[in-house]
Amino acid sequence: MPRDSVPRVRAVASVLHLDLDAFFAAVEQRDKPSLRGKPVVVGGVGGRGVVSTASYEARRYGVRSAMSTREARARCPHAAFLTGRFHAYRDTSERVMRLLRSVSPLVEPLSLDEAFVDLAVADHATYPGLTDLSVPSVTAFAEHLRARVAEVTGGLTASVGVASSKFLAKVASDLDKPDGLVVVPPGTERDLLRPMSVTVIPGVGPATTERLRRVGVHTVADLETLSEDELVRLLGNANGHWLFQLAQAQDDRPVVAEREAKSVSVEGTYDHDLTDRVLMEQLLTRQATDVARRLRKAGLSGRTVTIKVRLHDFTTLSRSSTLPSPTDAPATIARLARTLLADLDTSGGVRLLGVGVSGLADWVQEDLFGETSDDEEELPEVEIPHHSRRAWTPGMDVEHAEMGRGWVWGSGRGVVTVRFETAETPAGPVRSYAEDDPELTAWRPPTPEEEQE
Ligand code: DCP
Ligand code: MG
Repeated sequence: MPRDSVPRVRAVASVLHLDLDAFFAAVEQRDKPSLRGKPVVVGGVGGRGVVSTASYEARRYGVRSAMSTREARARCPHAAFLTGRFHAYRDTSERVMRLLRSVSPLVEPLSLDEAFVDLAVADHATYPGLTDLSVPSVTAFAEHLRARVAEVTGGLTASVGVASSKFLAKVASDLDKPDGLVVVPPGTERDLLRPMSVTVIPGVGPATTERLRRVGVHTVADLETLSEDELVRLLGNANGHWLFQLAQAQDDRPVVAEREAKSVSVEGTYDHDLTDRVLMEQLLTRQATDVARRLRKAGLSGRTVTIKVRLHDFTTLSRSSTLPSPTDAPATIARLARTLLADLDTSGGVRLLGVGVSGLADWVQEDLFGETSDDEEELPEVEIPHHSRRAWTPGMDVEHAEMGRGWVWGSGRGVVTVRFETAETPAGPVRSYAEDDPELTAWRPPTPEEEQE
């Protein structure tokens, strides 16, 4: 069937994309009333830590995701620097995803705080407004949904985009962030894209951007002046076709309901056979860092690290190794991947390298959170975690026998300082204790069984 002759767009704005604002930081501000309206940075707080996210108050000082925490401290020294509390992020994420699934059976989560929803198959019994997918009706629905998100999350804001494709819906949700809603009326997709940088197109990274820049293409409008053949010559078959379609807002990818993620992996194919072992190790290290980042973003960790190697003659080998406990640490994944490579004969050259992590658990070694991901060469060697010593990390939940629940404000020199407040209380008092004070314990949310008691 001559698929390319059929316009690849829906006639109505039926794809909704929702993305929570400053997700981890917003959860921290919800649960720590004294931090509301203040700069908050969540990430690794150690010497090699990187920023996972920053509240919009901290972004005003130039703090960004993936920046070193060192740099973030220099830009915004008065921010609260907190390590992550994944149980809280996962719980909040589940509430949002449950809400979205009550709207439509077709919900496709992209990460903990982001999902597509197909409004074309929405539950009309619950949402009669959605029988009509006109712009006013999807706009009213999206505002209602944003209000519901705030209700189920205890006050978090979400930015929403609604359009005729996944591509445009995702572009739209980003246009008026934070706390924004943009509906793209069908027929106006191309006008919206034209002034935007080519980097708005998914898959257009630094290398593609540079190739396009060299032929004078900066915006989507510039891209439209190239023929499909020219783009294919410039960027190869797959990329060329993809870019040609998306530059014209041609995207009919379906919203696919969540499938259980069995593994997270990253691989690369190379134009020339690789023979340099040091380079291969560097590539594996970089891929391991990417895998770790994706695991973290999804709030997952895994026990089995696998490498995939395709040799010059296209035989494909894989080797794996299983850890005693799940990890999401880039250094651990990278070290195992390099060890696995050491056992393979790659002297004939390598076409493809990949790293994956499977045996996933939906929890993370929080004490390993936030090692730096830049400067792969210097990733520290990390011991495989068997059992970790209790440490008072900034931001963690604690409970005191008399004072009740609070969070660690800071610790050092044998002293731990706690602020006693929760989402349900006003900003609370600060007290300091000896690090080994028996009255002070780490707090964990009750498991469902405990709750039933
Ligand atoms: N995240 C991370 N490391 C990154 C990027 C993100 O750990 N390099 C985590 C922290 C974020 C969450 O994933 O809170 C969601 O990622 P987003 O890209 O949606 O970022 P935010 O929700 O924090 O901010 P925005 O308001 O821009 O969506
Ligand atoms: Mg977000």
